Amino acid sequence: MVRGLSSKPIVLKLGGSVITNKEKPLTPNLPAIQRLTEEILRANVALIVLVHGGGSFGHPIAEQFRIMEGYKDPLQILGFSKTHQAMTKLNKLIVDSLINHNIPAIAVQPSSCVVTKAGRIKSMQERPLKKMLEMGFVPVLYGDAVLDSEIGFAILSGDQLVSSLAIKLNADRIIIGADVNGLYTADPKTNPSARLIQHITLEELRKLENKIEGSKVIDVTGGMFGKMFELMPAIKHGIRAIIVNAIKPNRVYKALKDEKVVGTIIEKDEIIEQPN
Ligand code: IP8
Repeated sequence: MVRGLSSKPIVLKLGGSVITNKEKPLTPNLPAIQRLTEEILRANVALIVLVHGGGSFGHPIAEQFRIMEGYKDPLQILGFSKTHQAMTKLNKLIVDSLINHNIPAIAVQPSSCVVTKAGRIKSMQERPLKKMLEMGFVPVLYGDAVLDSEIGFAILSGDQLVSSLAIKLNADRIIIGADVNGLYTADPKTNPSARLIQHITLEELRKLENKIEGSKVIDVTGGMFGKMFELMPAIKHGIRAIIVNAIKPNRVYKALKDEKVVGTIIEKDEIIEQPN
């Protein structure tokens, strides 16, 4: 529980494919960053933590140096630095945009406050984050290259970070700003009969996980299932998550205001409508 706070924070993830041009290395999508900043400003929520993905900043360098495989070669050490450096550049663009709109953003480096074990978060220093929220700041974290107690280093995805933060900060809800409308029954890019799943429970998600693992086609819906599974620990804690298309104007705004919006809601249990 965040002491001294009158309400629970929202954890908002901005996907790397939304805030960068994924086709061109180290290329930000500045109009998207500007629009999303304005949506966050307009929504004016009391407590918010931002997490952003790597897009064309972190991923190409991490892949080049195989950072996700852990330490194997001394040449990777400089690769780790370069991956982290690319992420700090992207993070600066986001933080600058927020501050230019008078939002009191603070950059928080996951590599300095998180240690993983075989790629999974083992420890996280959450006290500074709690204090930042209490003081009215907007912490801005990101997927990062982090130190790992077992394999030397690893890549921590923004999605894993979101789930952990939401639990540690007792979040009200998680909003995932993706480049698709939500979770589909099949890949909407290749299958015209794909249907948007508007609401899914943890139980239903688990069944899907088994089905997908069996068929070994993890990316059938454009990688959305992987994101969903990262959110599972937070959802198990009773934290609601919604996936919206952050490329489409106003979807993130509506999700922040808790208004009805196109997307996929994931909840622990089925909502039972109360009769009037
Ligand atoms: O884009 C990974 O974060 P993601 C960031 O949320 C790096 O998966 C450094 C590749």
